[in-house]
Amino acid sequence: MSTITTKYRNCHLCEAMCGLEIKIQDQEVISIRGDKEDPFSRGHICPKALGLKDIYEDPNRLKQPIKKTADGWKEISWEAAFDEVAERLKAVQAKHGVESVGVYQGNPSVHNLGTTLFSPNFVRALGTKNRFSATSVDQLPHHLAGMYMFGHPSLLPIPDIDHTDYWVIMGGNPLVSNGSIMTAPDVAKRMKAIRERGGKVVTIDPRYTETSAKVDQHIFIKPGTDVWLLIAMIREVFAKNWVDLKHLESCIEVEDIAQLKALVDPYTIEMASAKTGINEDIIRTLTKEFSKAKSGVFYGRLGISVVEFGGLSHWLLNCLNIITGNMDVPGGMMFPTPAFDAIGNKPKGKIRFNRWTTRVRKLPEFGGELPSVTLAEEILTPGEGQIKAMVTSCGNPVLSVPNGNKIDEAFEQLEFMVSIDIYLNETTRHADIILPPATGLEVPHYDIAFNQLAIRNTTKFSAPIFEKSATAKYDYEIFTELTKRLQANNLPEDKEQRQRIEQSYQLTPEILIDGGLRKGGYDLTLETLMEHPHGIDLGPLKTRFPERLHTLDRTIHLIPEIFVKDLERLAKASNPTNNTIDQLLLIGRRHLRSNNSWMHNSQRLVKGRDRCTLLMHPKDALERTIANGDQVKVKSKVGEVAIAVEISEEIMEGVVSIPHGWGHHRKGIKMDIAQAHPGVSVNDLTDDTFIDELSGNAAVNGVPVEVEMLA
Ligand SMILES: Nc1nc2c(c(=O)[nH]1)N[C@H]1C(S)=C(S)[C@@H](COP(=O)(O)OP(=O)(O)OC[C@H]3O[C@@H](n4cnc5c(=O)[nH]c(N)nc54)[C@H](O)[C@@H]3O)O[C@H]1N2
Ligand SMILES: Nc1nc2c(c(=O)[nH]1)N[C@H]1C(S)=C(S)[C@@H](COP(=O)(O)OP(=O)(O)OC[C@H]3O[C@@H](n4cnc5c(=O)[nH]c(N)nc54)[C@H](O)[C@@H]3O)O[C@H]1N2
Ligand code: SF4
Ligand SMILES: [Mo]
Repeated sequence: MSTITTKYRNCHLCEAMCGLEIKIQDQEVISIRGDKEDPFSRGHICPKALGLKDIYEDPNRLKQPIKKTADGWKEISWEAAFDEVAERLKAVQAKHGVESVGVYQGNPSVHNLGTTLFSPNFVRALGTKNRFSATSVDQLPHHLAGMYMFGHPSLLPIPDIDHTDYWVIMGGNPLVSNGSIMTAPDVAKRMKAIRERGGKVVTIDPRYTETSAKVDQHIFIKPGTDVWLLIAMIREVFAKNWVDLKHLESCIEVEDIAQLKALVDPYTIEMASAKTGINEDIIRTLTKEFSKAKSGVFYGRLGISVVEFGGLSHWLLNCLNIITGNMDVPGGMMFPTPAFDAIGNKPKGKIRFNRWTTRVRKLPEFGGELPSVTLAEEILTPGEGQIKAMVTSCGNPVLSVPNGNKIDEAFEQLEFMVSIDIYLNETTRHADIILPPATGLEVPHYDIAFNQLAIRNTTKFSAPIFEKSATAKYDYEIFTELTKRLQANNLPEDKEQRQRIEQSYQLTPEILIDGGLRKGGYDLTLETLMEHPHGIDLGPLKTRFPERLHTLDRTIHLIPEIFVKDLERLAKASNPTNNTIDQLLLIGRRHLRSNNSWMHNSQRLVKGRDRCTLLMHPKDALERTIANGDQVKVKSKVGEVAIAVEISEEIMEGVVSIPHGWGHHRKGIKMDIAQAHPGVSVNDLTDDTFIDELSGNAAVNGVPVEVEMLA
């Protein structure tokens, strides 16, 4: 046996970018701890980090391409798999047209370097407009607001929590999620520091969350009503003359401020109180404290994104931070300066929204993608442009997208499906061929996306801990091999263009990262990063406007027309309360030991009591004569599930909660531990027609349901 060696790398599982210290011996992981010398995470990790060992060792993880045959799944060679996938995709397109192949890319796409960098070429080679991703079940409204207001969909304001005096968290639970659109390892410590320097932290959430338990004030809010609170707060800031733009005065048209004031005028605190269920005085005090704080940051995440007015909410949130002098200043919302800068400083001012719409429901395209709530109907509805074949990569839409049963039914009807995935799960079981890439500890890693969303500028390159086996393929190799085959016999006449494409087949993630670092503003190379395995600190976030703005006139577009128009929908909205007396509003929740749908095959992460339960307030339970632990039926417009009840005052009256990502009872999957802890899928209840009509984003929170005792 050889000696134990110590390696360092970032954890890629969530957005927090924790540095890990990993001890290995031969091909085995001996321990995984937090890397105390990582300048950003300073030793912090969560229990999921050990899941990396479990994924690495998981006997269920696929290592070789498999093909569905009449006698079950059979391993095939990579060459045969690549050839067959390319041939079948080409054949479907030849027969039914280029749009007949659909693509769905899931969340780990942005956590995997090879997929981030190499899947775009493959998708372009397919040439289809039927592209879907987890974005439209998640953060699409953030991007929409960023694109229209700051000129680029990736210019997302990041809360400078290390320097703020007042932090409002609306619809986020960072002590469990470890932060989102806010890469901040060890939020708990940073939150404590705010309070220790005399600052205040407030949560606004229909659930008294793990984060709420550690803050100064928690405010319960009726699901889906945050938009009313935000707009009334803006009105109050104007009414009290607390507007202070600071340096942004030169980046914003004076008339825009006047127009914003006029637009919000009908939306009073009285109205907000009636809609949200929050006492008027609490709204007044919150507005005053936030406006008067030395610095403050109003942060809103998933809970105000995957709702009926997600787009409006994120626009208003930005406006509130702007008019209170909390945008692009220390302690407010800021914009990172990443070492690998995927945005760049040359404004293009491009609006990539609603350039085309979906075939069936006419919902808008965003950034070249269509809303995932339309995926099933695009497969099930006959006609020109119908999807007949699917490619999924890093995604599990059967469990992640509203009305999962309909997606199940749709995938069943496809002529061909290929999944690039490490497991045979609820989605990939529908595939004809599964292509499993090397993953986790076997791959090089760099956080392109999350350094763009981080509360501090740092940089780190993570070399693989283990060499992948000789027969395994990296994800970038899979995409290149498929791209090559799709483009074969179809290369441009022009010699230079042809050469450029052929050269792209030789690229590796390392070459691209090195190139990106050299172009960045820090004079770095991949070699420098390799010499610093703990990462390099590049300092706190800095004021970036107007240079960083990507609008062509380098101003902030405070009141984009699309949001103004959507106010008409808000004005007409019915009361977002329960439609009938019996209805409750369903929301989700996350758990520290879970990660969306795919980490339930780790025994150490799923052990303990059942976490897939229905949280219900004691009063709602009493009304239905339901006792703790009872099995109940939860019914929505699209489906029903049977689940155990957990009675708790942590959930607001009139609201119930089920975590997403469970439902591993479906036949034909191969994840032994997950199957022993199946739970139910909340997305068998969420409704693919309940959406933010402005953005096309799914509304998975605030879904009306009925709950009754299981007969
Ligand atoms: N009701 C409800 N629904 C939700 C949410 C909610 O809060 N409530 N949250 C939404 C959000 S925020 C998101 S991001 C989506 C997530 O939605 P998805 O991205 O569709 O789902 P995941 O569970 O992340 O699935 C990840 C897939 O990637 C595979 N995978 C893991 N590692 C690798 C790898 O290295 N390479 C490849 N090729 N595959 C890999 C896994 O096996 C799994 O199949 O779900 C959304 N759905
Ligand atoms: N442990 C763990 N970490 C994760 C994940 C995971 O599955 N597990 N998933 C990762 C992913 S993909 C993402 S996108 C992030 C998400 O990161 P967060 O946004 O921090 O995660 P959530 O826990 O879903 O927080 C959403 C909060 O919104 C609340 N909420 C629901 N409806 C409403 C509403 O109408 N208004 C308000 N104000 N609040 C509402 C919920 O009660 C919940 O507390 O987490 C990431 N990190
Ligand atoms: S918080 Fe996220 S990045 Fe850090 S160890 Fe846990 S899963 Fe990994
Ligand atoms: Mo997400």
